[in-house]
Amino acid sequence: MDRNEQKGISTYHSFQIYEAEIPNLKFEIDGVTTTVDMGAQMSYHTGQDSQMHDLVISGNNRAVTLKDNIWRSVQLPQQIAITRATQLEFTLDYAKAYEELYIGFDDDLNRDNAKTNWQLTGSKDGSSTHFHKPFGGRTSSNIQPPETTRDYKIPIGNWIIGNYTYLNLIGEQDANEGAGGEATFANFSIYEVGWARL
Ligand SMILES: [Ca+2]
Ligand SMILES: [Ca+2]
Repeated sequence: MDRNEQKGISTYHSFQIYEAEIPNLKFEIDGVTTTVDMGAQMSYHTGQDSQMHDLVISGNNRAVTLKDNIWRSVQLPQQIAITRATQLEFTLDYAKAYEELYIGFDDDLNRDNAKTNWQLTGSKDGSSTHFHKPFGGRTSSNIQPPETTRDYKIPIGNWIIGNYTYLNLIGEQDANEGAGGEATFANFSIYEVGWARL
C-alpha cells in the first residue's frame, strides 16, 4: 500500500470512528432503560441551530450537556405514546444562564406545526405561539444560576397527547453570536403516573 492509499483510508476511518465515539444516552421509558443514538443528532429548526457544538454525553451515559446556542433533536429508540397520565422526569444542572431553555418532543421535526416543547427557564420569555410555559418563562421562581440543580417532574400529558419519535433539547442564545449558556440534563425517565416506580 503506498502512502496516498494509506492516507485516503485513514481519513475515511477517522470519520467512522468519530460517528461511533459519541456515546449513547440512557433514557428510561416506563421503567426500562433504553439507549438513544447520539451519533445521529439532528438540527431542530435548522435556521436556529448554529451547530457550534454537538450535545455531549457524560455521567455514565445518563447526562447530556448543551452548550451555547443549540437546537437539537435525537430519535428515541422507540415511539413513545403520550397519554393524559404521562410524566417526564429529569434533573437539570444549569451552569450558565441561557436566554431560553427548552425540552420537548416531536413527531416530524417541525417546530411550527404543533406546540410540543416546554420552556424550563431563561433570561427571556419564549414565544407563547411556539412553546408551553408552565413555569412562566423567565419568572424569578425558575431555576437560575447560582442555584444549579433542580429536579423536574412535568405532567406533559396535560399539554400533548399522541405518538412521538424525537426528543428535543434547545438552548436558545442569540447574544454574543450564540455564545453563553450551559445546561446538563440527567436521569431522564418518562412513565405513566400510577405505574409503580420501585
Ligand atoms: Ca412538529
Ligand atoms: Ca435564536
